[in-house]
Amino acid sequence: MSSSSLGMNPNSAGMRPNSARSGAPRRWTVAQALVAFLKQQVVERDGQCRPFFAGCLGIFGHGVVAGLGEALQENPDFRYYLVRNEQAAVHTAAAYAKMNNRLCTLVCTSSIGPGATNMVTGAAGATINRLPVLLLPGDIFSRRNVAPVLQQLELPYSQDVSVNDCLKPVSRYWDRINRPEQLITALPEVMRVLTSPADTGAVTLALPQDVQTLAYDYPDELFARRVWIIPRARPDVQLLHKAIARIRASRAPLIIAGGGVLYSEATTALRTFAEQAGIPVAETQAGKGALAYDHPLALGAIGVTGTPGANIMARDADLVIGIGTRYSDFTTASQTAFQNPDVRFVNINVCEFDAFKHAALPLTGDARAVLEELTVALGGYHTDPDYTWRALRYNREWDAEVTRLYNLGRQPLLSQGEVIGAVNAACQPRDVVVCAAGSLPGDLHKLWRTRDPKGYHLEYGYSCMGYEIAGGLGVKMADPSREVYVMVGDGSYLMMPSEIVTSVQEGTKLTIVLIDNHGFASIGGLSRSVGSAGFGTRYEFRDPEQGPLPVDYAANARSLGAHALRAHDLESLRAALGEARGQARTTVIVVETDREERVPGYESWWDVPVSEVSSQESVQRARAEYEKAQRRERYHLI
Ligand SMILES: Cc1ncc(C[n+]2csc(CCOP(=O)(O)OP(=O)(O)O)c2C)c(N)n1
Ligand SMILES: [Mg+2]
Repeated sequence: MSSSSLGMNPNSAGMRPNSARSGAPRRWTVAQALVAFLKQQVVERDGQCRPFFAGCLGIFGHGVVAGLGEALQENPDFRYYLVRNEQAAVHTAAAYAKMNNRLCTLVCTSSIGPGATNMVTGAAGATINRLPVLLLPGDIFSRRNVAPVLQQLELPYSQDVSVNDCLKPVSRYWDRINRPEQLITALPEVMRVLTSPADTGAVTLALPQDVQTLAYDYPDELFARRVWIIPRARPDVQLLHKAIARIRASRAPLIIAGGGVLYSEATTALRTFAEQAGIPVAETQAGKGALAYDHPLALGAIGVTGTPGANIMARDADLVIGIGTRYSDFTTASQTAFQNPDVRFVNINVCEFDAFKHAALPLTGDARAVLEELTVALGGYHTDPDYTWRALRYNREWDAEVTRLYNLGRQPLLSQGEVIGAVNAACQPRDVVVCAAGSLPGDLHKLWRTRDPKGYHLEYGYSCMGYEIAGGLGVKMADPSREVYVMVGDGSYLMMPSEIVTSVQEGTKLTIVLIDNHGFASIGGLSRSVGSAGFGTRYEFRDPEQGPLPVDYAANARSLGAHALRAHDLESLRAALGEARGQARTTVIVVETDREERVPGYESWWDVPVSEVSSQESVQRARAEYEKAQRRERYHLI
C-alpha cells in the first residue's frame, strides 16, 4: 500500500510522495539539488493543488553567487528576482504568502554577512505574523581552513557560530548544511514547518559557501513531486460540546475575527455562523475584511485602534469567541478590553498556543472546519434580538462617523482621514490597501471600508517601518489582477523606498500614497500623551527656526523610476488617484497632511509606561493618569 493511500499525516501537514520512482542517483551540487527539490513541492488544500514556491528573491554576494547563484541560473523556470535590500525581500515574500493565504511563498537568498543579518528583521516579521518564508543565506566555509573569510564574525570561544545564528530566534526551523547529504534530512523538515498552519513562519537553511558547490549523488526520489496536504483539523468532540454549552449560556457573546479566519478561507463560514447565532463580529488588524464593513453584525475594528461599538461590546461581553487571533495588546487594549467580571473565552485556533490564551476553552483546529461544525451543532441558538439590534446601531453610527472623518474639509492641509477617504473611494472592491507602521495603521483599521476579504493588508504584528512598499510588491506579485494601494508615512518611506526600483524592473505596478507630515505623527502624538511634547519626532533642522527639512519626495520617487505626482487638496488628490489608475508604471502620490488633525481613539487604552519620576510637570500628570488607567488591566485565569 502506498503512503498516499494511507493518507499519511506524520504531523499537521501530510506528506505524500505521489510520484515516487526510483532511478539512478543525480549527481548535483547542493545548490542544484536544493533548487530541484523546491520546484517539486506542491501544496494541496480542499483538493486544490499548487506549487508552493514561486521563485527566489535575493541579492548575491560572494557567499552565494557561485553556488546557489549558479543553480538558479541553470533553472530559469524557477524565477530569480533581484531586489534592492534583503530585508525588503523577506517582507515581499511574507506579503506574497499572506496574500496567498499561506499556500504559496517565495524563497529569499543573501550572501554570508550583512545580507544575512539584513534578513533578521524581515524574518521576525514573518514569524510574528505566522507567514511562511524560506531564507537561504550563504554561510562561512564549513571547511574553515581559509577563515576568517570576508564578512565572517569571528568569536574566540567557538568556530561553530556565524552571523546566521542571529536568525535562530526569529525562525521556526533553523538548520545549517555542513555536508551535502544533510540536505536529504533537512528539506522535509523545512517543508513540514513551512506548510504547517500551526508552526509556520520564517525557516532558515544556512548554506556554507563551500558546501553549496559540492557535488553529491542524491537519491532520485528526493526530486519526486511531493504534495503537502494542508489539513483542516477538526476540533475535539468533547471540547466542542463544552463550547456549545458555553455559547448557549451566553447572553452577550462577541466574535473576534483574526488573521486565521482569512488564512483558512473561513469568511463565508464565519458569516453563516454569526448570522445564525446573531453574534456581532469585531476584527483585528490581520482579520479586517473577514466580514464586509456594512454587514449588520460588523462592529469593525477592535482594541486600541477600534470602533466605539466593538470596544463597548467587548467591555460588556460575557463570552468572547476568538477566531484565529493571537490576542495582541492592540486587540486586548493591554488587557483592559474585557471588563465583564464573568467573561469567558472560547478560542478557535489551528495553533494550540493561541487556542489556550485567556484560559479559553480551546477548540484547536482549522477555523473553517470548526465554524462549520459549531454552526450545525449550535442549532437554534440566537442572541436576543435587542442585542443584534445594538450591533446594527453601532455599525450605522460608526459609518456616519467614518463619513464625517472622510469629509472634515480641513484647510489648508488635508487630514489623514480625508486622504484615506479619497483612496478608499478610488478603490474597486477587490483592490488592496497595504500598510504597516505609523499613524496610518490605526486610522486605516478604524476607517477603511473593506469589501473583500483580501482587500486590507496590514502588517501589524511587527509593525515594521519599511514593510509597506516591499509588502505591496509581494501583494501585487501574488495577484496582478488587483490594483494595489500602498499607504506609507514619510518616515516609513525614507526607511525603505528602494523596492520602487524592483517594482519598475518587474513591471509590478503599485500606487503609493505617501503622507508627508514631516516626521512621526504617531510617536509624536504618543510622546505628547506621555507628557514629553513630541521630543525627537519631527523632521526639522537642528535649529527648529529653520522649519521642516526640505525633502522632495516626488523627486526622490521619480529618481527611482516611478511616475510621481503631488496633491494638495481633495480635488488634486482625486485627480492624481485617477491618473495613477491609468498608469502602467508604479506611481507615487505625495500629499502633505495636517499632522495635528488626528483620528481620535474610542473607548480604549494602550499600556505605554510613563516615567515614575520626572522634573516635568506634564510627565508627572501623565504618570498619574497612567497609574489610574493601568488598574483596569486584568488577568483572565478561569
Ligand atoms: C523599523 C521601525 N523602527 C521604528 C519603529 C517605531 N515607530 C513606529 S511608527 C514610527 C514613525 C513612523 O513615521 P511615519 O512613517 O512618518 O508615520 P506617521 O507616524 O507620521 O504616521 C516609528 C519611529 C517601527 N515601528 N519600525
Ligand atoms: Mg510621518
